[in-house]
Amino acid sequence: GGPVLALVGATGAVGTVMISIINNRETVPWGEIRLIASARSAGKKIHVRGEDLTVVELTPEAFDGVDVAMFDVPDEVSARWAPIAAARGAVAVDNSGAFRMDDEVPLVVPEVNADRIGDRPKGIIANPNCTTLSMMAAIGALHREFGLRELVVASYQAASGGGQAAIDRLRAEVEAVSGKQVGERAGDVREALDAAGLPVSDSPFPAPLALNVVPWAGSLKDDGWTSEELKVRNESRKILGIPDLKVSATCVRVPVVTTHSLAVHAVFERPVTVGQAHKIFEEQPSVVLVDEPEAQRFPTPADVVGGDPTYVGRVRQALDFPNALDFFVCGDNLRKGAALNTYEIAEELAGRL
Ligand code: 11C
Repeated sequence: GGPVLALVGATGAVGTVMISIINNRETVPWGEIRLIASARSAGKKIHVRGEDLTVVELTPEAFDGVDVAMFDVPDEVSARWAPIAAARGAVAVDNSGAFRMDDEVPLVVPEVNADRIGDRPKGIIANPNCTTLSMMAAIGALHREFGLRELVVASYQAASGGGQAAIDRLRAEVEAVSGKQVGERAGDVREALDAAGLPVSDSPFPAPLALNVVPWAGSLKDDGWTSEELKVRNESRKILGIPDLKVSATCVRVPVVTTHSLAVHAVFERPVTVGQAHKIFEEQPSVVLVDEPEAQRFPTPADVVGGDPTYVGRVRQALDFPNALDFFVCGDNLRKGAALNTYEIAEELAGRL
């Protein structure tokens, strides 16, 4: 008994976190869990809830009998295969960017807009980008109470947003600069990386990431914006159901392995106090408030990585902006930012099948 769950991309950075989430759930509603990956990974065995499951190759037949198929694969793989899974009767829950802005595909964060799950004419539900997701539980809760009008954010994004190769690169760079007197003269970090055989030209990042911050994530779009900055704008509007929400984002990569952070300036229709915001954050089950400025307690990636919630701190009423709050938010980009939110959508679906 129980519906059949498939995980496509079982061996990637997000797929691996997905398996640990499934393994750590107290109970699961699934009668069968099927692991699917490229031909290269097919045949591999992965331990899932007490069983060694063999990864099967991504083929149309792999979706036969599947009720919910979660996709943690690059955009082009999802674009091709999610419709195939849907045509074979599965609901595809896709963590890529391929369908997020499709009007016939809901973009879901369960604690914000679970009501959208049923409205899926293509049999596909999209999971937001990890940067948007890392703040959405907190923003959604405030929006319900005060009516969001404007959002100005700067992100502090972890290397793992770029996948395993990006994690490996950051670790290699940290190793290469370790113990060296660099960071004192323009270009000396690049020289240390060159000397270690790690030229920036080989990196997934356009500048050194160790001992640095890099104001770039994603690809170049019109007028100097990056894809990541436009995703924050477009996806926030769609998830919150505010098509004319004013959004401006600057996305920055920082030398953190996992957990994205955002500095948020949010403007509301109605006046809002720090006390009211604290109460709302405390009442939202998926948000953890860490905000004791006297004790210098606030969330940081190093302190929250691996956790499921969205962590919020540094909540302030913006001094020169009525109806506005400033705060800092951290969320594990591989968990709530990717695998966990996808799995929560799949669980919602299981309850409705
Ligand atoms: C990053 N947010 O941190 C990106 C990765 O649209 O799913 C996820 C890209 C996406 O690099």
